[in-house]
Amino acid sequence: METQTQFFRDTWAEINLDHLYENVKNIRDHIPGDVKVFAVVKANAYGHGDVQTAFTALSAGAHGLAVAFLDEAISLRRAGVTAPILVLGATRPKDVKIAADLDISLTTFHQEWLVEAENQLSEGDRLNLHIKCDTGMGRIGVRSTEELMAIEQYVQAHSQFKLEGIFTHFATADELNDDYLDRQLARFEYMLNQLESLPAYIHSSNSAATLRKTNTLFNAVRVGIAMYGLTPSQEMKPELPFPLKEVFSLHSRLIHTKELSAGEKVSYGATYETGEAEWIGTIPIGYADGWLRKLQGQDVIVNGERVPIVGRVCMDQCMIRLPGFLDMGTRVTLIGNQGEEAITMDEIADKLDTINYEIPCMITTRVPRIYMRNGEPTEVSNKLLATGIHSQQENNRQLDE
Ligand code: PMH
Repeated sequence: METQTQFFRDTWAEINLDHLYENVKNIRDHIPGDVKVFAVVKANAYGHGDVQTAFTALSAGAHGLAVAFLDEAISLRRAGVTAPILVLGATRPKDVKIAADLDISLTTFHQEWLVEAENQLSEGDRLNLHIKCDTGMGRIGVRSTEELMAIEQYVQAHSQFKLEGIFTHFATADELNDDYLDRQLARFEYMLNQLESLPAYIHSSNSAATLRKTNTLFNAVRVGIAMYGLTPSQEMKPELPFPLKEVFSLHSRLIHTKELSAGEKVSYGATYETGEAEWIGTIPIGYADGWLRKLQGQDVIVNGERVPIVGRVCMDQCMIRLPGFLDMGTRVTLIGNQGEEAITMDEIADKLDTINYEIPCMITTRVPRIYMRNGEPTEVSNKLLATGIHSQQENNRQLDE
C-alpha cells in the first residue's frame, strides 16, 4: 500500500484513542455517577496531544478539563472545546480578562491577586474561580482559614467573580500508607467547614486517590495518569480496580542495516565493539526526540524480538543490534507491543530512574503523534484541521503494514 503522509520521517508515536476512551469510561464507572471527572490534559496531555485527548475523554464521560497554564486552556478553547476548563496553576492577574472572555475557570489563593484581577475586569465580566487550599503539598494554595475566609468574602462581594470551586492536592495519594493523606484530608475538610457556602465543585483526588479511595471524592476528581493507562505508582499495581491500558506507544523503522565484522566500533566515543560478526541497524530517533542518551543498552523490539541499543544515542539516530539481516523499513518498537513482546512505559521509567509520568512528556514534539482508532489512523476532523494548530500532530498517515 502506498504511504500517504503529512510528515516525512520514520519515527512516530501512536496514541491509542480506544484505550484512552476505555480508561476514562472505567474510571467514570468506578466512581459514583454524581462525581464529575476533570480530565487533566496539561503539558499537551502528558505528551499525548491535548486536543485529541480532550475530545476523546469528554466523549467517554469526562465533564471538564484541567490544565496547568492559561495558554493551554486558550489553545483548547480555540480548538473548539466548549466543556468547562480549569487552570490549576497560577495565572497573572493582568491576564484574567481573556479567561473571563473565554469562560476559562482560574485558580486563586491570594486576596491581593483578587484585588489586582478585579482591576482588569469590567462590570459585565464574570470570572469563575476555584480556591486552592494548601493542606500539605507545599506548592501553591491558601494555608490559613483567615486567608480562606477573606478570599471567600472578597469573591462574594464582587460581581465580576463567581466562586465555582475549591480544591486541594495530595502529596502521597499513590502510597498505600494513608497517614499523611488523612491529615491533608482532615485539614481540607476543616477548611471547607469555614466557608459560608460551598461552591459547585469540591475536589481533591488525583488518579491515585480516585482509584484507591472513596472518602476523598467529594463531587469532582482530577484524573491524569490513569487516563493514559499508566499506574500512578508501582505500589498501586496490585491494587488497581480494573486494568489500565497504555495509550502511548513509540515506533521507528530501520533506515540502514549493515553487517560488521568482529572488533568494529559503533557511535560516538567508539564505546561499543562488536564481539563477533553482527548485523547493526540504525533508527532515526535520538536525544533531540527525548530518547535520552541514558537509554543506551535499553531493548527495543524488532521482528517480534528484543534487541539492545548499542553505542551512544546520537541527537537524531541510534543503533541497534539486529538478530540477523532485516529489510530496511522494518518496524522497530521502542515503547509498546510488537508480536508477543512488550516494552512498557514503566520499563523505560525504570531504566531512567524516574516515574512513568515523565516518559511521554519527554518525547519531544519533533516526534509526530498518530491518533489510532480500531487499529487504524483516524481521520482528524475538519474542524480540528481548520484551527491550524497542532498541525504536526494532526496527520493521517496510512501505515503501510
Ligand atoms: N491535579 C493537580 C493539581 C495536579 O497537579 C495533577 C498532576 C493532577 C491533578 C493529576 O494527577 P494524576 O496524573 O496523578 O492523576 N500533576 C503532576 C505534577 O505536577 N507532577 O506530576 C503530576
